Amino acid sequence: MTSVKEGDYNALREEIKKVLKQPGYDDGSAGPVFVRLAWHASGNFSLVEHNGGSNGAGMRFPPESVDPANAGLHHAISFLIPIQAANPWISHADLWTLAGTTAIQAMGGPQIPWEAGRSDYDSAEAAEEHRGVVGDRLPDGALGASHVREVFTRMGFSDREIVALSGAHALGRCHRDRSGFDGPWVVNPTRFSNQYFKLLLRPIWRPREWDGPFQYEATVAGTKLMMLPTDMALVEDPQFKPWVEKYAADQDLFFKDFSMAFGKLIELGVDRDDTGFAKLVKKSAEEGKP
Ligand code: ZEM
Repeated sequence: MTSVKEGDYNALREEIKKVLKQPGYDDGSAGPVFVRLAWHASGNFSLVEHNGGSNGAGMRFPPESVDPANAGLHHAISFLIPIQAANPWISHADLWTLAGTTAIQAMGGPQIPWEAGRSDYDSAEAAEEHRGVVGDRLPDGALGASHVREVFTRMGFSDREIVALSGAHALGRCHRDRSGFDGPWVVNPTRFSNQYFKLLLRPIWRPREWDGPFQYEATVAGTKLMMLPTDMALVEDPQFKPWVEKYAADQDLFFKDFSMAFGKLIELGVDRDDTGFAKLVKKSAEEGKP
């Protein structure tokens, strides 16, 4: 791994791109699991209690490192360790979120606003941050629309933003040994697109008959695809569905909304000198307060 000049985040993006290709791992790319790492690092934020979020990189320590919701994310963390070791000036928390945004763009998605400034907790701080309050904040794929709305409202997201963010399921797959669910959502799971929304609207989904958790399946172009109950909730719920339709019809709109929503997601819980995007994100989060 190359050491780049301190503060040169564009050079660091190039280092991240070099580790995206992972022959023998999943679909040959670390991209999807980087996106999930950035999401799970951020998605335990609570607007009301004002804790959790992408600051700290607490997933390196218990309790987050052993939370079943984060199963498999050690792969993403390991792929990034050589970059952090060669460039110790960047925090893990900054690197994880930068890897998520870099991966999305490298897989054909939009550019996403990203700012440095996250610091890393030590193990005691990580334990303290999570004491009693941060557990169980990530969504459970087995549940329905009201659960999805409750979880994302806690982070400060609107229905529109919830649907936009869900479009990330165009990437990657479910793994039996991680979540219990199985399979990819789209035919090409290393290409960022609005395919997920197009597929959700097609009347092809049937409950999968198997010994695993309840999920939907369909075969498209010879490939077995899946949807979680929470994915189907987006077309079952009358407030979510219009956004699924809009994003299925207009990929540019999806990219624009996804970029803003993901940019906001990775800002959650980041306290810093309030400038630029960070300030805007906080303002919009305050306005969306439940
Ligand atoms: Zn996911 N997600 N997610 N998600 N997710 C999985 C995989 C991936 C939910 C969920 O339960 C699951 C968002 C929202 C929600 C990604 C990104 C984002 C898996 C499979 C499950 C079960 C894990 C496994 O077995 O490896 C639920 C219930 C969600 C909301 C209701 C949001 C928001 C995301 C980003 C913006 C990605 C990229 C993956 C694929 C990971 C991989 O390793 O391939």
